[in-house]
Amino acid sequence: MTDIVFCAKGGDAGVWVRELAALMPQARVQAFASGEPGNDGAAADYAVVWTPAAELFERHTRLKAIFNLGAGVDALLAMPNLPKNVSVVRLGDAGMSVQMAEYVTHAVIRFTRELDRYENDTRELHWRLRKPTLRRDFPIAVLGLGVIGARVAQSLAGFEFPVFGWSRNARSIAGIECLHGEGGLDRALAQSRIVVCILPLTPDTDSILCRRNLEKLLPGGLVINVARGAHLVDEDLLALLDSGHLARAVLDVFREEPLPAEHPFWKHPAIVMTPHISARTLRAATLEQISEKIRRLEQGLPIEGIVDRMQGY
Ligand code: OXD
Repeated sequence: MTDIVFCAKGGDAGVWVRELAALMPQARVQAFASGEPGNDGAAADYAVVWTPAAELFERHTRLKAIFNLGAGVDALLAMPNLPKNVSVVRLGDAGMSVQMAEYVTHAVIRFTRELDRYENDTRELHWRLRKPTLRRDFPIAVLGLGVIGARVAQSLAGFEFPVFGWSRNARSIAGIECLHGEGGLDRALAQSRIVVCILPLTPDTDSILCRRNLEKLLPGGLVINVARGAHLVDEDLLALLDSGHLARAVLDVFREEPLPAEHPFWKHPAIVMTPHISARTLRAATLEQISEKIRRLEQGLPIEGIVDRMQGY
C-alpha cells in the first residue's frame, strides 16, 4: 500500500485528505499530526506539503517524493532539514496560469485605461472624457517565462501591448520578443513602462525589483509583483513612487505575510494590494495532478515538475 502524508499550513487538511484519498483508493492518505509519533502512518512514501512543519521530515524518513502545493518552492528549499536526496515536485499550472493572466491583465488594463481615475470621477459626479491612451505607450517587461509567465505574456500580447519577455535562459514564445541574461534584462526594462515579476525566488532574483533596475523603466511606470515579496526592495519602490518615476504598484506578495499593520504600503495612495491571491491553488485540479504523478512514479514512469535544486525551481 502507498502511504501519503499531507502537511500544509492553513486551510482544512481534512478536506484535502478526503479528496486525495477518494482519488487514490489504493493508498492510505493521512494528515500529519504533530507530537505523537506514528499516528499519521509514519514513514510515508510521499508527502504533500505547503510550508510544512520541520518535524515532518524527522518523522518521515523514507519519502520517495515531496509534492509542493504551489508553483514556488523557495520556502520549502530553504528548510534546513529538507531531505537532500528526495525529489521535490512543484505544482505545474493546475489552473494557476489562467488566474495569473487574468490578474495581471486586469491590473495592466486598469492602469492603461485610467480606470482608477474614471472611478474617482464617478465618485465626484464628474462626466469627464480623458484623452485616449495608446498601447504602444505601455510596453511591458514580463520577468519569468515559465508556464505561468508565458501565459501572462501571451495574454498581454493578445491585447496588443508590446511585450518583452525575460528569463535567465533563452526562451522562445510566439508573438513575444524574448530576451535573456543580464544584458537582456537591461534591454527589456529600458524599453518598458510596465514590469511584471513572475520569477521564481532564487539568490539571483532576490531583490531584482530594486532601485537600479526600476529606474531603467520609462517614466510614469507600473510595477506588478505576483511572485514573491523578496523580489522587491520595499524602500526603493516607495522612493520611486514618491519621486514620480513610478506611477503605481500592484502587489500581491510581500516580504512578510500578512503584511504588518505598520508597513507604509498600507497607506500609500499609489499602491494597490491583494493578500497573495493572484493565483490560488485549486484543490480539485491540484489533487488530480498530484495523484496522477504518484501513480506514474509507482509505475516507474517519469513525471514533470521535478525541481532542479541547483537552479532553485
Ligand atoms: C505558489 C504560490 O507558489 O501560491 O504557487 O505562491
